[in-house]
Amino acid sequence: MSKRISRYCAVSILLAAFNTLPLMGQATYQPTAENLKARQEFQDAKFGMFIHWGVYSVLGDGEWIFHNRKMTVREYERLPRFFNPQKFDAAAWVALAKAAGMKYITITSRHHDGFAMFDSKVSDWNIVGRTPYARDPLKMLADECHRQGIKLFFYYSQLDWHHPDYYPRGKTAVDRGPWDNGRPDRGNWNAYLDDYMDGQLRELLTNYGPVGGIWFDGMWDKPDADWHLEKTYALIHQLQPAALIIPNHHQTPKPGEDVQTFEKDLPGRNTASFNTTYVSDRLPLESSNTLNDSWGFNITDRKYKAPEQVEEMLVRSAGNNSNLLLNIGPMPNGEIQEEFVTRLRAVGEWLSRYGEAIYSTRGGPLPPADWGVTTQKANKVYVHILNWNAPLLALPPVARTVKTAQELLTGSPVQFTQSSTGLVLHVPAARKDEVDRVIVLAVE
Ligand code: FHN
Repeated sequence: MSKRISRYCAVSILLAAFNTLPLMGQATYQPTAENLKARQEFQDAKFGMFIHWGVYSVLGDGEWIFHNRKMTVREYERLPRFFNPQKFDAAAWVALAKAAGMKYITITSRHHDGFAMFDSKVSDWNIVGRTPYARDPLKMLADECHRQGIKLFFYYSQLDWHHPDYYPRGKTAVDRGPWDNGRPDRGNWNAYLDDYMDGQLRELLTNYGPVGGIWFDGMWDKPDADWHLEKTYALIHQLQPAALIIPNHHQTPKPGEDVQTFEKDLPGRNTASFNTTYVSDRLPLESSNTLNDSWGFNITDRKYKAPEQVEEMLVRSAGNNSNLLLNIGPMPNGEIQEEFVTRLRAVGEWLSRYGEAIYSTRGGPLPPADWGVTTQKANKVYVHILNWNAPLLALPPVARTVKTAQELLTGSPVQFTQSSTGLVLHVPAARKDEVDRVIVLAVE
């Protein structure tokens, strides 16, 4: 073997060894004390604002427009030139989230178009490099979140329809008929992951102060690929140990992940037909959904959910021991449309009265059912009656002794009988438009 080759081999072995170090670290991942504390705070928060915002909003037809219209990279690259969100007001966005009773924000730092909505030095395919706006809204949002005391999470798409090194391509290049968007038929997958993606994650976890976590999406495009997950997860935990890794890969949780998230479904249900039915009993849970039917701004989507539907979703999530991450897609000028604002404010008003039975609770002790759910904290159990019209509600046995039962809103006593076969509540009639009749049980 020549000296040059043997030196090359030695360097390769060293590099390989270096690459496996974080891998070993995440395989035996022990969350730090900060991370465990962040998980609890995450569970206490219960309600978050999901924001899908990118240059696609210019076309007002959702975040998949690149793919749906089978655009070429060259065509799509024109979009940033029209993106100039002069009305973006970070303080107003954060204030709206807080008025809605939301305790954290998760925003797309980049979606499947690969376009960074932040100032990235890794590539100029970003808002500062390519738009007339030329500013970093994520920096403004992060500063404002810190100022107003609310955690900010970054959604990050691992799937990329723009970068040439996202190669071999995944399912979305063929799922609705072949889509050749003009990229070369070659690319360096390792460079895409290790240099481009990890480079951007390093920026997000270095330049924006404490970050709540990274919400990954898009692995489902190439479920069998080696995503170098353990290396990426180790990088995140090394840069910010408290940052939670939340992967929307629709699979059972992997080492190094901190939260299990379910898309458009309660944990364990698979009505959307892409979630796993496995539910972790170890990790905090989250369920994401949309306020109308779209993630990104869709100008003709009028399927707005009523505040009452959102409230029921939130209660059922809490009863399933899960958070609700509710999405809005702001407009390309930076404004959040009125239909979202009014609904969010209505939910916030409702939460100002019912929040005690939701925030900082955990699901149970009774299993969720069609009639409703239970939540609990310390020596209280909250019975949320969502779908029950009869005057008596017979529940399964509650392990702890019930001392008193009363209505949450009025404090009026509620009659009950507890025995080894169950708990029977004499439920008060629902008030007009009352979504959730909450009965508070004091237990010991
Ligand atoms: O393709 C995305 C979609 O655009 C959106 O971001 C949702 C949010 O959970 N996730 C993906 C679909 O799984």
